[in-house]
Amino acid sequence: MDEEIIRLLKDHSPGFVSGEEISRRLKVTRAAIWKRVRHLKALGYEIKASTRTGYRLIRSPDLLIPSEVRPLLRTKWMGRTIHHFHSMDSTNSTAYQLALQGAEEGEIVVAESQKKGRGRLGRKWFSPALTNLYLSVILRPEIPPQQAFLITLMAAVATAGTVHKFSGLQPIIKWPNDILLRNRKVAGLLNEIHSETDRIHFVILGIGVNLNMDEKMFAKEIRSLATSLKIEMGQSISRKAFLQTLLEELEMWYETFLREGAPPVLKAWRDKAQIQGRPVKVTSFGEVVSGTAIDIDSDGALIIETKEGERKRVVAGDVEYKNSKAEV
Ligand code: BTX
Repeated sequence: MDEEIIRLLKDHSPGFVSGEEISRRLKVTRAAIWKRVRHLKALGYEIKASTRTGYRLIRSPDLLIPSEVRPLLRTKWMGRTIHHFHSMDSTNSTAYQLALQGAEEGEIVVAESQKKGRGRLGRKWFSPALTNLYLSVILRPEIPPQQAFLITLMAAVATAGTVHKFSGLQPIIKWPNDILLRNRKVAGLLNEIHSETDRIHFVILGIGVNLNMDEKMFAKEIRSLATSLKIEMGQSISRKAFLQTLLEELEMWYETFLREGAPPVLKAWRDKAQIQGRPVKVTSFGEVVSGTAIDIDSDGALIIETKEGERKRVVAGDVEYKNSKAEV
């Protein structure tokens, strides 16, 4: 009902819509409408109410609630079902549960804040309220589990593309899936897979993007490693507009991947990562290897060459760029 009320208010904006008209269209009492309007005001909607003329929308909040996001969407299928929460443990955990219960490809979970935002390898993702984007997308690709890593690369390409579209800045992707601006982490991806030996049941694409954080809002220990679009651009951006563009980019890149396979994704990833020839230190399953990054292979694994000339294939882990400031 909230969504319908907002749609009517927006349709009539900047004018009034009478309580009588809303009540007729929604087939509910005027008292029930007044109750919902009070609830919308508590969410941050500025609504002028007058007993004679009805209701007028003055300003909408930059919340990621379905009634704000859905009218902006230009995707065909991604994000058409939105599960929105003001506060929750982790969008990935909830999306995982929803997928187990049969949620469809393209359904998304968004939260205004996370109490237990998760990074990779049990790390934490700092997720304060109402400033950033915390998104999980449910995908059900019909590909072998060995190729699932390409979905991570595809999502990194889409996220970097969105950061570029919004800021005009060129982000760098750090293998496998950090998005950096000025060598600081502006976004991170955590993708989780539910599969059996030869079949993927679903992939949860978890994306956290720092949008309107000020420097002092970051915990001290990550202040020098992290950044936000606001810090880099010197101005706040609309979170719902960012989400809209990100979903478009994700849909476009995912469809490209399903249609054309790995090559276009790998090409875009290489363009945005510029990893070839970088001196790197890789920590993978407790082992530390230093060398020069050669490339990624067709499954997205990182190939490095050690000083001794030995080539190693890394499928998971953390990368530090040596002799550069990009150590996040
Ligand atoms: P990661 O393990 O690569 O990065 C986590 C590390 O990044 C932390 O240990 C810390 O040093 C640093 N860090 C923590 N919070 C932030 C932040 N807000 N900005 C920059 N650096 C930070 C990256 O993991 C994957 C993050 C995915 C987050 C999304 S949010 C939506 C979804 N739900 C969920 O629980 N996780 C994902």
